[in-house]
Amino acid sequence: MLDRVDAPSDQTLPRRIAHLDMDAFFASVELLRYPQLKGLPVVIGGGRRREDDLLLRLREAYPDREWATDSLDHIPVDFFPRLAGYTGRGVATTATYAARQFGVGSAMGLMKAAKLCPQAILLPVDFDEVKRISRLFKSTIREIAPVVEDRGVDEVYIDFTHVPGGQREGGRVLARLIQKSIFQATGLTCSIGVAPNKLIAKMASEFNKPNGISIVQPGDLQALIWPLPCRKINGVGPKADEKLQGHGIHTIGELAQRERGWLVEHFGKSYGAWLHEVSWGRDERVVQTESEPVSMSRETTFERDLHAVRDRAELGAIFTRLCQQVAADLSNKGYLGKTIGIKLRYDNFQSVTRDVTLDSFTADPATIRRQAGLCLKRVDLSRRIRLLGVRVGKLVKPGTDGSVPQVYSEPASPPPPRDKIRHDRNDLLFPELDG
Ligand code: DCP
Ligand code: MG
Repeated sequence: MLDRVDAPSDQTLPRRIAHLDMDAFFASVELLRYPQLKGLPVVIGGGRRREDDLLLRLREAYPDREWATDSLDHIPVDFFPRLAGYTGRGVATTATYAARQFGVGSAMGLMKAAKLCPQAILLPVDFDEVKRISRLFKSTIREIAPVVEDRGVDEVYIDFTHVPGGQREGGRVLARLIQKSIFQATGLTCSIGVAPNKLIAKMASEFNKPNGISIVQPGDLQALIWPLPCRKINGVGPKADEKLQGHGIHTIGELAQRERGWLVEHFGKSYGAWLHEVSWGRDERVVQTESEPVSMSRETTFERDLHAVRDRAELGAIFTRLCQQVAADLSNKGYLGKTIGIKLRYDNFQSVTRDVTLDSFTADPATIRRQAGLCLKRVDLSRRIRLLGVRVGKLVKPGTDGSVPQVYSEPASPPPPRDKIRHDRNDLLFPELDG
C-alpha cells in the first residue's frame, strides 16, 4: 500500500496551548452588578453577600424612592461601605486593579488593606453569581475551541493547535476572538497566554494582565522565561523557593544552569528532575478535557512541615478531609474508582506514593479513608512531611458504558503486602485511621 503523500498531516502542526485567566474575577463580577464602581478601588472580602443588606439601608436612607434589585446601578457611590476603619479578621479574596495600585491584593488581611487604601469599597462575594459567570465563560470558550481543561473557577487551559486561528500569529488571532466572545457573553475581560505548553502558557497569561494577550514561542525561553523568579513556576511554592534561594538560585535561568544531577541530589529524584525540565521550558502534559478523567485527587501542602507523631491529630484530620474531598469530587462528577492511593512529600522534597486496587468500585469516603490509611502504613512516617495527597484512580462512570459496576462496601482484598516499614509503629502513629 502506498503512503499518502498529499496534504500535510495535522500532526506536523506545532503544539499551541493557551492559559486563560479572568481578570480580578470576583471583583469584576460585582462590577457587573454595580457598574458605577468601575475604575474605583474595590476589595472583595469579609463574608458572603446578603442580598438585601444594601437595599434595606437604601430604603431607610431614601424612603421616597423605589429600590429594587434592578436599580442597583443607581445606588450612589457614596453609599457603599468603605474599608476605612475596618477592624476584624477578614481577608481580601481579590481586589480591582485600581485597588492593586495601592498594594492591596489577594490573601491580604482587610485591616492591612484598610491602611493601604481606606477609600476602597468593600463588598462580599456572591458565590452563586461567580459560579454562573464561570460556567458561562467556559461554555463560550468551548463553542470556539472544544479542547478545554477546567482549572478552577476562573481559569482554563485550551488546546489551540488544531483550532482555526490557533496558529495564526502564534495564537493571537484566536486569543483575540475568545477574549471578544467572552466579553460579549459576560461583560468581563480576561488575559490569555499562548505558548508551546501548559507550563509556559500559565506564566504567559500573567504577562499582560488585565485584558492582555501574550504569545511565547519556543525560541523565547531565554528572553521571556529565564529572567523570571523561580516562584513563577506553577509548582514551585514558597518552601521550594526558599530552598532554591538558599542555593543562590533566584531566576528560572539560574535554575536551568544547574546540572540535573545536582537538582536531583538536593530536591529528590522526581521533584529535582521536574525542576530541571521546567527550567528548560519542557512540559508534555496534554490539555485534559473533563470527559475522561483518569483519576481524581486532592492534595495539600502544609503551612509548616508536619510530623506523624508530634502533629498526629492535625495530620489525621487533614488526611480524613482529603479523603472526604476526593469522595465528594467523585460523587459530584458521578464517578466510582477502584484504585486508592496516597502521595507524600517529605521535607527534603522526596516523594513517595502507595496504592491499592480493590475488587470493586467505590466513592465512599469511609472506604477511601480506610484504604488510604492502609497505604499510609506502608511508607516511612518517621520523617517530616510537607505534602499529603489522596488519589482515586481506575475510574468508571456508571451508566456511560451500559454496565453498572458493583459498588464497593466492605474490604474485599487483604491488606497489601507489607514492606520494610515497621507497621506496629505506624499503627501507633495513626490509630484513628484504622476504623
Ligand atoms: N481567590 C480566593 N482566594 C485567594 C485567591 C483568589 O478566593 N487567595 C478567588 C478570588 C479571585 C478568584 O479566586 O477573584 C481568581 O483568582 P485569581 O488568582 O485568578 O485572581 P483574580 O482573578 O482576582 O485576579 P487576576 O486578574 O490577577 O487573575
Ligand atoms: Mg484571575
